[in-house]
Amino acid sequence: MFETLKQQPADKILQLMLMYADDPRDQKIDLGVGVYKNADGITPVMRAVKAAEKRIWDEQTTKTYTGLTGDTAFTGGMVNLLLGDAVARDMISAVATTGGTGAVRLGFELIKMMNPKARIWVSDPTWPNHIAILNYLGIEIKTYRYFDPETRGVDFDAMIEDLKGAQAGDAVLLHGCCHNPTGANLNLVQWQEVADLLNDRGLLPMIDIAYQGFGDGLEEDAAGTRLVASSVPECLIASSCSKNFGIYRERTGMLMAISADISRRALVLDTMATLNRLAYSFPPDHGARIVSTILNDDALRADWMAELEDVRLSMLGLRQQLADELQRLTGSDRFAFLAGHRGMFSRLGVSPEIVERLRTDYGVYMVGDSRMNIAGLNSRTVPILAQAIVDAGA
Ligand code: PLP
Ligand code: TYF
Repeated sequence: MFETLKQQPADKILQLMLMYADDPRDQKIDLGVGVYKNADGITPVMRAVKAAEKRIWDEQTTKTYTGLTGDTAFTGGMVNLLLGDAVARDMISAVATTGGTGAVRLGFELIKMMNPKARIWVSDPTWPNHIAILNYLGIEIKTYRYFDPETRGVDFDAMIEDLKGAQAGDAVLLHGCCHNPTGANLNLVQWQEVADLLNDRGLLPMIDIAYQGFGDGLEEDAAGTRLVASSVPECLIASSCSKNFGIYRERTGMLMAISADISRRALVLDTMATLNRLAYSFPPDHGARIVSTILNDDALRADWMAELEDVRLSMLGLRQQLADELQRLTGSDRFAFLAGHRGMFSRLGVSPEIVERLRTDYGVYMVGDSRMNIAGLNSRTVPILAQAIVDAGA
């Protein structure tokens, strides 16, 4: 039967990772996959994560199964981190998932289960896995314009105009912060306008938040999510701990649902637990336990927040340095948007030909749509990249 299989389209981001590994040049610069790297090019294990793992090793007495929803110390801690006091807890159902990707997949499956005819509106562009998973699940995809190629900011009027085409029963996928792949984000006035539109049209928001703490700060990055969650009757939130806890390979994430009334909460939770069971039974625990150990301990939490803040500020510093360097080289503010973007990514907004030239002639690896992972830089490589961008004709 295996002869019936067809080659599946590759993930371009992961493909780029392999191409970079194969490149023998010493001067190569990896701005591909969205993984944080420090100035030495290393993705470190965070101090609080190491300490939490040590504590778990010391104190854990069993590795028997958890529940289908995961550990409530994890989901409760994550709900607090994401929502603060924005939403009453008795409206919330939350389950641990295999990474943020698992949360996204579960959220889409839940939407399909509730309304097989639901269309899901995604930003153009969005994270390619959103499209791939929706296609795989046979869910109709609609796109809303998002990125303005001129300003490299959000084309908010176009976004709203397109979302006005959504029908009651559709869902709208929003990036909570640090938009992947563009780096362009909504401000709070715009978030409110989106929330009003969702309410007016009876649309279900699903917020994917994978970079809380990487943009303007832990609280600031959750502000849009909190605003929507407290403005609409029902909402789904998929979150990831991969980046902000640096535990990528532990596969730690959560799907949260906010119900319109308390009586629905248990059924929603039970359904999400069942979807976990149908996919893999119990969600992974080790990463979730690291996160709950950190979030529920004052000292570990403070240390984690301090290190995360250093990570955030280092990326902001690199953005500013790159914008300044390009300003100096070009004598124009054409690249000032780089300092205004937030998160790991910026879409440079150049042609695929220039992206290819940057790779073949200068050893600079960015995704084909000209998405750069800012964390792939350091203060030494920023001027090299800036010169390459100019020389490649951007
Ligand atoms: N959603 C977005 C927008 C992402 O960029 C990512 C990748 O990091 C994820 C979800 C999920 O990541 P993971 O499955 O590694 O937690
Ligand atoms: O967009 C990125 O680079 C990250 C990491 O299939 C990632 O979100 C990339 C591809 C993928 C899973 C994660």
